[in-house]
Amino acid sequence: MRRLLALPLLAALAACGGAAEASEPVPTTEVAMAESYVFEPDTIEVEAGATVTWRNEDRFTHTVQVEGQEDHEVEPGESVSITFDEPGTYAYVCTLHRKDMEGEVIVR
Ligand SMILES: [Cu+2]
Repeated sequence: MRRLLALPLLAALAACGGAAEASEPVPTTEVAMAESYVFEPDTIEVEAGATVTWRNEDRFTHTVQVEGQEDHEVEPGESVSITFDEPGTYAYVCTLHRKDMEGEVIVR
């Protein structure tokens, strides 16, 4: 019975310690949709012409929508790849979990 009381507290602590906004861009073309409801890493840096692959390693369906482009639904275990030809900063989001899942692709 008492264990139930501890759960909300743990969740609150995790939320505080985790989600550091505006993370340093990571040079990679692989982004995991990891457990639970996160892009990992969320901010990446690639060369122009690179193809970025998002792989869903979570137990829930997510999507990848680069701003101004179509939305891609990605089931658990599936992936989607998008090629970035033009330099620039591209924000992307999971349209199912906008508050938790967003990131940026910086194309050099
Ligand atoms: Cu999602």
